[in-house]
Amino acid sequence: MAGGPSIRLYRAEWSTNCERVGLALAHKDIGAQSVLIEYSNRGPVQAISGQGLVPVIEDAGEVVSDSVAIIRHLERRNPEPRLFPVPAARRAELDLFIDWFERAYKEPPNAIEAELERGEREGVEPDRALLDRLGARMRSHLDLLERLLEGREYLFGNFSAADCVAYPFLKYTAGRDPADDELFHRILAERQPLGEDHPNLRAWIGRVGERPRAY
Ligand SMILES: N[C@@H](CCC(=O)N[C@@H](CS)C(=O)NCC(=O)O)C(=O)O
Repeated sequence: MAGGPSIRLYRAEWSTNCERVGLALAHKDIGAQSVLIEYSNRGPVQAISGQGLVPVIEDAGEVVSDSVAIIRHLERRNPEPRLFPVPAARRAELDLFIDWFERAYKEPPNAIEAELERGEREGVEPDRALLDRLGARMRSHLDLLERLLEGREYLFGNFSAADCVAYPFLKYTAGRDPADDELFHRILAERQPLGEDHPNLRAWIGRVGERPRAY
């Protein structure tokens, strides 16, 4: 590519939200210069975006933070190959799924993390009944996703933004690299048991896992 990639991606190791962008960039064959940051030094991300979370991209002078906003930006800038369907109703379905994922799917593991951290901070046992209820909701989400994948290879048929958004969180059903020791990721690995009754989800994890990443 003449002059090298014009997109700079700020990311952190093991970041689920960064992997979303890595999948989207690779699908669109967009080259990106990757800037790996440590959470202990967010200076470069703060300086460029005014906040400390990754991913952030800088694309021809435009700075975009938040993984979903970045994927939408990439779709506007490079529509083909698509990550969002064109027909309005199909696109609305995908938007609804992403909204569900960002709120409903993420809520129980986030709440479990908060409860475990509270126990640690206050030197008390976490509320086991609460953890059990939240764990049951996580398992029910797996069952829902299993049904969504019935008869199709990807969440909405063709590979789409839905797969980019969901996979980095669902891949923990297949285990965790021991070097990836973030509490949130341990929760995802320990509380999303894939069973015999999840063949579609298992196959999808393998399928998306084999797709290219931008870094
Ligand atoms: N809604 C944001 C969330 C970004 C986010 O939470 N990023 C994580 C990495 S996956 C992060 O920067 N964590 C550092 C921290 O929470 O301090 C997105 O989708 O990009």
